Amino acid sequence: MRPKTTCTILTPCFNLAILLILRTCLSMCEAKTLALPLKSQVIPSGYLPRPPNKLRFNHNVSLTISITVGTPPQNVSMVIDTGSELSWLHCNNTNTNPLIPDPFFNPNISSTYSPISCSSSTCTTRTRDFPIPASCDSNNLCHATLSYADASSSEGNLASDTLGFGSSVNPGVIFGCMNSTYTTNSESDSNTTGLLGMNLGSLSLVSQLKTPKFSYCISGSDFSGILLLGESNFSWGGSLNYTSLVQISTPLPYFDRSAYTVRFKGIKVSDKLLNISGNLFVPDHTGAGQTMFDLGTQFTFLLGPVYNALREEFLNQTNGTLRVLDDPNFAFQIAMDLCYRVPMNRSELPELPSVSLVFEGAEMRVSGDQLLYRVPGSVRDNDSVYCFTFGNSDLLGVEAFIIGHHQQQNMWMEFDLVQHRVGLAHAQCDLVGQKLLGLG
Ligand SMILES: *[C@@H]1O[C@H](CO)[C@@H](O)[C@H](O)[C@H]1NC(C)=O
Ligand SMILES: *[C@@H]1O[C@H](CO)[C@@H](O)[C@H](O)[C@H]1NC(C)=O
Ligand SMILES: *[C@@H]1O[C@H](CO)[C@@H](O)[C@H](O)[C@H]1NC(C)=O
Ligand SMILES: *[C@@H]1O[C@H](CO)[C@@H](O)[C@H](O)[C@H]1NC(C)=O
Ligand SMILES: *[C@@H]1O[C@H](CO)[C@@H](O)[C@H](O)[C@H]1NC(C)=O
Ligand SMILES: *[C@@H]1O[C@H](CO)[C@@H](O)[C@H](O)[C@H]1NC(C)=O
Ligand SMILES: *[C@@H]1O[C@H](CO)[C@@H](O)[C@H](O)[C@H]1NC(C)=O
Ligand SMILES: *[C@@H]1O[C@H](CO)[C@@H](O)[C@H](O)[C@H]1NC(C)=O
Ligand SMILES: *[C@@H]1O[C@H](CO)[C@@H](O)[C@H](O)[C@H]1NC(C)=O
Ligand SMILES: *[C@@H]1O[C@H](CO)[C@@H](O)[C@H](O)[C@H]1NC(C)=O
Ligand SMILES: *[C@@H]1O[C@H](CO)[C@@H](O)[C@H](O)[C@H]1NC(C)=O
Ligand SMILES: CC(=O)N[C@H]1CO[C@H](CO)[C@@H](O)[C@@H]1O
Repeated sequence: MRPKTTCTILTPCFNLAILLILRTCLSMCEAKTLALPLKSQVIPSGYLPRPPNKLRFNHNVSLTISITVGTPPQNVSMVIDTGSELSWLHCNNTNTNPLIPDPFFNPNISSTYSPISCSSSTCTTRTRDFPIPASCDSNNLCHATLSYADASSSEGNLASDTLGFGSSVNPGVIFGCMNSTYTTNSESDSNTTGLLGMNLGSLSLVSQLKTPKFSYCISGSDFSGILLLGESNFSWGGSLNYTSLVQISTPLPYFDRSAYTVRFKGIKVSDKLLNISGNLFVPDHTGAGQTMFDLGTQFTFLLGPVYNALREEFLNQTNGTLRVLDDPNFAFQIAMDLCYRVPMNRSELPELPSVSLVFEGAEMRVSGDQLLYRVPGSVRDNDSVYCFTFGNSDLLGVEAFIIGHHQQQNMWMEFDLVQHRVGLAHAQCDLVGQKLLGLG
């Protein structure tokens, strides 16, 4: 464990023993909660390796924040992922010349970069939940492996370095410095260099920084947004409804215990509560059927029986307003098989019934254009193809309900890690973002 002697914004010094210092720090830290702009970026699927996991699926559009790594600071943009644990960077260990511009993190020119040895407790005990366990490389450094969707892998070392978020400087943050095989091309040129793991696992960013709470709000118009790290006591115009995080003590094969898992109770289309048996929302004895919020997934996926009930009712309530794409072989991103034809000369979509996901204590209402996604490049005669933004988990082979970031647009989402709960409220995120970022 790294001794913490300084009080940073992200770590309100819960591990300092002296109450007086604690009080001083808390009031100071509260006042300086960090507000960071979120951007959305299309990231090629081959760019991001993910830990192999039966619950995960790859996606295109990701939310990113800009941070700095190392000393002197190197600018990088990182994908935010509340569904995974280990943060990692694309590193280029072969670039020894600081004057050669390189899109990847160059550990060679950071004076605070420190690889983790494989005999350290970080390597031996804190990597236990990794799908591929960490091992020792020939230099006795802690070696980690991540996989891509196509089963190729990325190798690297666990290391620590200073991460800067806005004005907050955080020394000694542990991440994977991955050997990059990805070659950037001009078409997908971006500064995205890695991923910030934000789930509940012990090596995740929020666990390492002991962040008591984080919140975000994703705009529904341009997918930009805001991420707040720390206590949020901003007046954004409403109160939150809370739903408790589900924690289980025994490991189960299909249950991700580090995920933000909540109790899913039902679905409404317009105001009609679908007749779905409650036990379809409860994980079974293998852990299959958990419900999680995941910023690392774009759309929302529901287990087959629940998806089919929603699909049928949405079809029914859009009968007469939308023309179904009559093509049984067509499914968008494998799992989204409810698609429509919309004339290209139509300036806007017809009025759609809303879909509400009902959790214990809170609801998430998805409405309007968020319900349909225009499939890029797919045209039938003079019609564009639009697909329903809920998909069937069974078609992906995942055993969970996953609430992706598309459905979380225009929601204020608060993750309270002290009280183990998630707070939700509908919000105008573009206005909230402007206001909070304007405040600095
Ligand atoms: C995702 O990316 C692939 C290629 O990288 C592209 O063909 C596909 O249209 C993209 N999907 C979306 C939803 O943007
Ligand atoms: C990093 O970004 C900041 C702010 O955008 C800029 O002032 C600085 O010059 C950048 N540093 C490098 C090394 O690009
Ligand atoms: C790493 O840096 C070297 C030297 O600048 C460069 O030749 C090489 O292409 C870089 N590797 C990657 C994967 O970008
Ligand atoms: C990175 O890849 C190079 C060449 O493939 C290899 O020599 C090196 O050992 C790798 N480093 C790590 C940390 O895996
Ligand atoms: C990359 O970073 C530089 C400097 O911070 C910035 O000017 C540029 O717009 C960024 N590029 C992308 C694609 O975000
Ligand atoms: C939060 O802010 C409101 C007004 O902005 C203030 O009245 C309240 O005391 C604050 N709460 C805390 C815990 O700081
Ligand atoms: C709900 O479904 C069950 C079993 O499918 C059925 O017995 C019951 O009558 C249905 N209730 C309503 C109100 O439709
Ligand atoms: C749509 O309405 C037509 C006529 O009212 C009916 O024949 C058809 O079965 C309906 N389809 C669905 C999916 O409800
Ligand atoms: C659509 O809903 C109406 C009213 O609930 C019902 O009468 C009709 O049978 C449904 N149609 C289909 C195709 O499910
Ligand atoms: C769109 O085009 C169709 C013929 O292709 C025409 O019948 C319809 O009136 C047009 N609608 C609008 C809003 O222009
Ligand atoms: C929060 O709870 C109130 C009262 O039960 C309800 O009216 C409101 O719709 C809920 N909002 C959300 C986002 O769950
Ligand atoms: C670990 C490593 O490759 N270090 C190199 C960093 O770059 C300097 C020259 O700029 C080399 O001397 C180091 O060996």
